[in-house]
Amino acid sequence: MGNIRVIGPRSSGKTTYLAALAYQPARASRKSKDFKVQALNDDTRKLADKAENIIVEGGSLEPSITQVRTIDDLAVYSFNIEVKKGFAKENFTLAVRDYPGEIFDELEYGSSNPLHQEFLDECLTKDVSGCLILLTEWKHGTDKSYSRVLKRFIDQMDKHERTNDLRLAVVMSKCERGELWPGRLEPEIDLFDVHLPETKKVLTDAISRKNLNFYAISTFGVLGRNDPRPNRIEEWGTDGKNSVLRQANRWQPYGLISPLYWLSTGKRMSYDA
Ligand SMILES: Nc1nc2c(ncn2[C@@H]2O[C@H](COP(=O)(O)OP(=O)(O)OP(=O)(O)O)[C@@H](O)[C@H]2O)c(=O)[nH]1
Ligand SMILES: [Mg+2]
Repeated sequence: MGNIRVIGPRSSGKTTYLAALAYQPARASRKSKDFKVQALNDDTRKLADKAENIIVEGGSLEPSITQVRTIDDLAVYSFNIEVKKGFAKENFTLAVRDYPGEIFDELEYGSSNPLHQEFLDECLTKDVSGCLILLTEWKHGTDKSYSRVLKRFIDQMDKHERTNDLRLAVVMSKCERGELWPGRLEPEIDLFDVHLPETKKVLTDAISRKNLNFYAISTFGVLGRNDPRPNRIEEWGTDGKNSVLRQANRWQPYGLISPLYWLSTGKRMSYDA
């Protein structure tokens, strides 16, 4: 069983991503013939119910921090995922924990909250096989701030002696956005080299290539294979910008499975499911 952690800045789409994954079974008969997801525990099924609200009714999740007071409040989502490999099928099982974005953001300048250290310690224990790091911005200044945060994270990996045996899947999320969508096919070159070069350097300097890969995902996706308009509507709420799905019946997320497959097995998938 691959034991995975999902980290990244606030609002980068971590929980929505896992919710979409948990919701896959409900739509498996209609689409996504390349893979099948099965929710294995109650936490995951509850998350799938929330996903229905996002996907069918155009809702949005509340920030994870509101539900987390101690480390025991963190749900463990577990999935069995079956991927097609040519004519054969391969199964892998995952246990995933999703951290509130505050823990990532506050790494930049250090945090006085002891709970945050507890989270990091938990994230870097030996039985965790990989981290999915969701990044989401590329505007001016972001590269600096992400690279500072990741430097701190790598220091923490060092302290826990994980620099040589923890896989990092570094992801640009919400890649249906017009400026990013064409770069999804070669995310390392067309997204990270172009928009986040310092961040990439911090990672490649410290982590061996066998434990580091770059991905692009979009939980919302675009309207169709030949219709690259984002399947998304933006709304402004009290807490800033939120996005909701535009057409539920055309929902086709992009790239959800490949990073998880690699994190859990160490093997690359030959297509971007
Ligand atoms: N455009 C776009 N928006 C998305 C996507 N996935 C999630 N969002 C939106 O991003 C916002 C934040 O999503 P969350 O999943 O709550 O983000 P989070 O990373 O879990 O945030 P914290 O729990 O606060 O750390 C919501 O408005 C989502 O609807 C996506 O693929 N594309
Ligand atoms: Mg969240």
